[in-house]
Amino acid sequence: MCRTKLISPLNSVFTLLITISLCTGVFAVDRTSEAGEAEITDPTEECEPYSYQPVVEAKSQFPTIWQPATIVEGDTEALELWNGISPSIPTNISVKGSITGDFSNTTSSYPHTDPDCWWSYFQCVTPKLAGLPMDIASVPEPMTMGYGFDDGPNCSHNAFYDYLEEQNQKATMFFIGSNVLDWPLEAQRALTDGHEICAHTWSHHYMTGFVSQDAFAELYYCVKAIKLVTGVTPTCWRPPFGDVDDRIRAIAHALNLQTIIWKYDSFDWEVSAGNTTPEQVDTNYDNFIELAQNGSLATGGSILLTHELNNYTMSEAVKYYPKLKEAFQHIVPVGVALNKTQPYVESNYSLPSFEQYISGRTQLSGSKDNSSSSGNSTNHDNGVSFFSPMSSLVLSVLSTLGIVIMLV
Ligand SMILES: *[C@@H]1O[C@H](CO)[C@@H](O)[C@H](O)[C@H]1NC(C)=O
Ligand SMILES: *[C@@H]1O[C@H](CO)[C@@H](O)[C@H](O)[C@H]1NC(C)=O
Ligand SMILES: *[C@@H]1O[C@H](CO)[C@@H](O)[C@H](O)[C@H]1NC(C)=O
Ligand SMILES: *[C@@H]1O[C@H](CO)[C@@H](O)[C@H](O)[C@H]1NC(C)=O
Ligand SMILES: *[C@@H]1O[C@H](CO)[C@@H](O)[C@H](O)[C@H]1NC(C)=O
Ligand SMILES: *[C@@H]1O[C@H](CO)[C@@H](O)[C@H](O)[C@H]1NC(C)=O
Ligand SMILES: *[C@@H]1O[C@H](CO)[C@@H](O)[C@H](O)[C@H]1NC(C)=O
Ligand SMILES: *[C@@H]1O[C@H](CO)[C@@H](O)[C@H](O)[C@H]1NC(C)=O
Ligand SMILES: CC(=O)N[C@H]1CO[C@H](CO)[C@@H](O)[C@@H]1O
Repeated sequence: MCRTKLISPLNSVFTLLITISLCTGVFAVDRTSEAGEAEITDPTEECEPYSYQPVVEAKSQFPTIWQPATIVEGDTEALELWNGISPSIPTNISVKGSITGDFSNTTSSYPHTDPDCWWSYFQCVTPKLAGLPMDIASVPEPMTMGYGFDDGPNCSHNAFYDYLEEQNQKATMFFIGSNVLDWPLEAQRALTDGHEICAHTWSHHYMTGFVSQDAFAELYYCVKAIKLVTGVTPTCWRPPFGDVDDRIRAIAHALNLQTIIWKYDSFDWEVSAGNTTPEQVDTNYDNFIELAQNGSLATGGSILLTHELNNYTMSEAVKYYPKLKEAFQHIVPVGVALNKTQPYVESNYSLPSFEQYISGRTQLSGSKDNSSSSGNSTNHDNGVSFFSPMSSLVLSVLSTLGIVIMLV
């Protein structure tokens, strides 16, 4: 779809020429900026790989994309950080199973008393090791849904993010480091749109299967990828498959990452793997909605596990949003439900408090301002930054001819 608008003075022949050239791909879509990338509406086009210079330049400082992380050779910064925190990481909690989730040998010998507060075993969220905060599995505000999506950024997410934008709805996005480096402009869109970004590890494996130094690397490089691409350093993470114990919690805690889990699972992610059916996922969503309707959430809200994984999971989220909106009093990012107004290490970004959010101030400062009365955003998604070098050139040529182009 071409969303180019031409503003006079110009004659109709010229209008036609410019319109044709801009709309027929003579000037290709802008794949160098967040705003340009966000304009693409064809999912196949969105998922065509592109190259982003800051990532190209930094790639050697990261583990191989989608491979289990270890500290990169020669990365003294990471090594020093690890050496600093490793004395505080328990050594009496053993590695469990494998990073691909084969726990067959571990579960048979693991004590029923669950000494390590291993979520995968009994959904434990209250650490047994002293000094660790509780996991966030539900939200304190009644009739409230802590809204979040795992596994992004997905290359084809524009339709989904457009929908959230239309609804003025923000969410917590749990990003995989490997996806962030593959799709940096998509990661930037989350920040621009005012979503909250949390880490979801480097390569999306079972964390309790890693030795401690590698578990550190899984978190460290995910955070580093998000910082490189978006400029912010997250302070929250979600373990893939929920697989966390007190050893992994201690590593996350030392990295200033709050552990966020969930109470209910939509199992939307299992459809593409063929392990469940769309009908079952509908039932899971319906049951979650029923909790809101039958009084189960009257004294405290909840979190449903859902994904920005593929077209199906995002379409399901869109399909269910109106029903969730009707059943719940409030749908807010997890950090908002916790009044966590400073979501990142960088103090120049803030989340609204719960009270602010529900009274209509939904945007994050430092991101796109979409609610007129709240003022003072430092919007970086307008004006000339929209233009790629090519279209800037076109613009300057046209402006010398006394013609103004406005892209909306
Ligand atoms: C591991 O050791 C710590 C002390 O360093 C102790 O508090 C904790 O209970 C031990 N955990 C297990 C599972 O034995
Ligand atoms: C489980 O234990 C058996 C027997 O000790 C061994 O052959 C197998 O490799 C182990 N499997 C895993 C996943 O560790
Ligand atoms: C509310 O609905 C949920 C989901 O169907 C169900 O599991 C739960 O038992 C219900 N609780 C009450 C109090 O009816
Ligand atoms: C993103 O979503 C598209 C569309 O469903 C899918 O083809 C692709 O595999 C997804 N990407 C990843 C990395 O899962
Ligand atoms: C799913 O894919 C269809 C067909 O490509 C597309 O029109 C639609 O916008 C996508 N939906 C989402 C939520 O990504
Ligand atoms: C968030 O702040 C509101 C007041 O603005 C308060 O009622 C609520 O308890 C706070 N929630 C948390 C989790 O701190
Ligand atoms: C926040 O500060 C960082 C530097 O710490 C800067 O790169 C970024 O542009 C600032 N963002 C906003 C929205 O002011
Ligand atoms: C916006 O900033 C101005 C000063 O820069 C300040 O006076 C005003 O209170 C701010 N408004 C909001 C809604 O933060
Ligand atoms: C509350 C609000 O102003 N929401 C608007 C956010 O922006 C989209 C379009 O970009 C509008 O459709 C919403 O109404």
